[in-house]
Amino acid sequence: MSVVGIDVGFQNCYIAVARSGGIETIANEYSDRCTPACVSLASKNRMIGNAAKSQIITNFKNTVHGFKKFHGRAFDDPFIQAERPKLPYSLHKLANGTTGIKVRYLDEDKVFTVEQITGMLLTKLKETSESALKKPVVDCVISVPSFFTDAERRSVFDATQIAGLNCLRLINDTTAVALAYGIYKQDLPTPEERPRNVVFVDMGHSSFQVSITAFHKGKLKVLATAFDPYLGGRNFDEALVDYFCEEFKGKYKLNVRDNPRAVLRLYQECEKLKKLMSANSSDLPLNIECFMNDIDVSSRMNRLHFEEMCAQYLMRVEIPLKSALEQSKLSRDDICAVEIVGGATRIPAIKERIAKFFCKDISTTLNADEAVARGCALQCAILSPAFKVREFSITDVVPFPITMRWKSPTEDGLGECEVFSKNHAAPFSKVITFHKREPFDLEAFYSNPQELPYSDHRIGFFSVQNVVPQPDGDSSKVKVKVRVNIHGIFSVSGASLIEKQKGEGEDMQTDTEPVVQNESRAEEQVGLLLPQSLLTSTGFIQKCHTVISYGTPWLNHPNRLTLMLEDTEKWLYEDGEDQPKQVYEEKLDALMRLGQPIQDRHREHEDRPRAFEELGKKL
Ligand code: ATP
Ligand code: K
Ligand code: MG
Repeated sequence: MSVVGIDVGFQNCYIAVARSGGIETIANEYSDRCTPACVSLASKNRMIGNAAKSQIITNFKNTVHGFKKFHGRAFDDPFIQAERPKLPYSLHKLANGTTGIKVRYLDEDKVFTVEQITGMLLTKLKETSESALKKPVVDCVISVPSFFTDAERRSVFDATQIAGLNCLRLINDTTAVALAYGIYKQDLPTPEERPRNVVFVDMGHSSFQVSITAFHKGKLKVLATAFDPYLGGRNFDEALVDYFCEEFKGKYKLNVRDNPRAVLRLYQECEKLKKLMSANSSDLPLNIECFMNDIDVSSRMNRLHFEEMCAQYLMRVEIPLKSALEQSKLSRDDICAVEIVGGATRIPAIKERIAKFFCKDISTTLNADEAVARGCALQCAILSPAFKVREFSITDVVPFPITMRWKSPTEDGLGECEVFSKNHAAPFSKVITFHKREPFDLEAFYSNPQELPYSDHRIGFFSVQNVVPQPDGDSSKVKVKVRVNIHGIFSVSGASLIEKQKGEGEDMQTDTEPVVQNESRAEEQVGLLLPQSLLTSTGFIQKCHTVISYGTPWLNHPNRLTLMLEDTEKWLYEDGEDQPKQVYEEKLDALMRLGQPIQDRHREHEDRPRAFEELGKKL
C-alpha cells in the first residue's frame, strides 16, 4: 500500500510520498513538482495540469482553473456571483442549487459539477503518484483550508471518491505544515515542560491562513486558527491587471477587459512581474507583443509603486495574525517561532508585516511550496498500517462554533444548544441525551453566520425515527452521538433508545455535560448515509429501532458512477490496456463500491411488486 499526501491548492498542487528513505515530493511527466490546478476540456480529449495550463489562453472557454472555492457553494452565493464576470468560462446553476461548470467537451455542451472537475484533477495527481511509485495509489491524505466549512469538506471528499482515492484524512493546510515542522524535531519539550508555541502562516494564491500550535514531544495541539479566505497572491495580480488595463486605455486606446484572451495574457504577465518584484526593488519593464489588435504594449513598474497600489491588501495582513494571537491567549513572548509558507509570503511587504506584528524575525525553515504536501504524506504514513513512522498525535480545532436545534411534531420540545464551541478540540465525539416520546428532528448549523466565509450556515438535517414512549407511558431516553470527525466534518453518527431508569425527570432535556467518547481512527464513511428519500422509499425504517437519516442534498451516486465508468472505459483503451491483474481488480473494486448500492436498490425496487403479487396470491 502506498502512502501519499496531496496539497490541492487554488493554483498549485503538490504530491509527497513516503518511501523507506523518508518523505519526498515527486515530479510529474514534465519533471515539474508543481501540477497546476487546471483542467482543459477539448473536442477530442481532456488535459489536466501542465498541459491544461498551456490551453488557458487558446481554449479559454473550456479551460477551468480557480475552481477550488466553488466546492459546496450555492450558485447564488455572493462569492460565486462576484467571481462569475471575472471567469473566462461559464458557471451554471445545478438542480440542487450548487455551482456547475459549463464547457464544450467531446463536441457536446456539458455541465460538470465541481466535484467532477476536482475529481479529474485528483485522478491526474493519482496517476502521477502511481507512475512515480510504480504501484497503485488508493490511500492518501489531502489538504483543505482550515476555514473550509462542512459543505466544502464534503464536496472535496466526494471528489476524492470520484478519483477512486481513499482519503484517510482531510487535513487543514496549516496543521499539515505544523506536522511537517514538528515530527523531525528532536528537542521538543517533555509533557511537564512549557510547550513550544509556533505560529504558522500560509498565504497562497487565494487565501491567507494562520495557526498557533503548541508542541510537546510526540504531539501537537492547535490552539487557534484565523484566516482571511479572500486574501492571496491573486489579489496582487489583480491590482496590477487593473492598473495596466487603465493605463492601456489611455495610452493605446485599448479596452482590454472586452477581450478575454488579452485579460488572461495580462494576468500571466502581471504574475511574472509580481514575482520579479519580490527579488528586485528597481524599475522593471512589462512588454507584451501583439497584445490586442496587433498592438505591442509596454510599461514599467517598481516595488514601491506596487506596494502603494496594494495598500488595501497589505493592511489586511495583520487582522488574522491579531485574531489568532488573541484567541490563543498567548503573549508575543510566548511565541518561539513564526514559520511562513505559501507562494505569496515571498512578497517582501507581506513578510515585513508579519515580522513587525510578532516583533520577531520570521523563519523559513520549511519549504514554502512543499510543506503542506509533506505534512499530508506524514499524516498518511501515521494513519496507514502499511508504514512504520514515529507516532505523533494531532489535535486540531473546530474553526466555527456549531449549534444543534431540535423539534418534535407534537411535544413542545423546541430547543437548541451549542454542541461545539470555537477552537473546540477536533476530531471529537459527544453524546447528547434527549427525553422523548416520539420521533424528532435535529438541525445542525454554524452558530455565527457572520463569521463564515460563506452565506449559508446550515450543516444538515437529521431525523431520529421510531422513538416510542416507555411501556408505562413515560418518555424514553434517547442518546444521540454527534461528532466532528477526522476530516473536520460534522455528523450525527448514531442514536439509541435507552431503557428508562427509576427517578428520572420526564421533561425533555440535554445533558449539559455531554459524555465524551474515545476518538477512533476508523472513521464512519462520510457521505454513505442514505438520503432521507431513499430510506423512506425502501421501507428500511420499519425494520430499525431508531434510525438516523440524513437530509443533506450533496450526494449524487449515479453521477459519480457515470463519470467513473467513462473514465475507466477510456483508461481501458489507453493506459489500462496492459496492466497487472491487481490494478484491474482495484479499479473493479472502486466501481463496485459505488455501483453495488445502486444495483441493490434497483433489485429491491424490481423485487417489491413481485413479492407483493406473491403475497397477494397466498392471501
Ligand atoms: P491556496 O493556498 O490559496 O489554495 P496555492 O496553494 O495554489 O493557493 P501557492 O502555491 O502557495 O498557492 O502560492 C501561489 C501564489 O504565490 C501565486 O499567487 C503566486 O503568484 C505567488 N508567488 C509565488 N512565488 C512568488 C514570488 N516569488 N513573489 C510573489 N509571489 C509569488
Ligand atoms: K500549493
Ligand atoms: Mg496552498
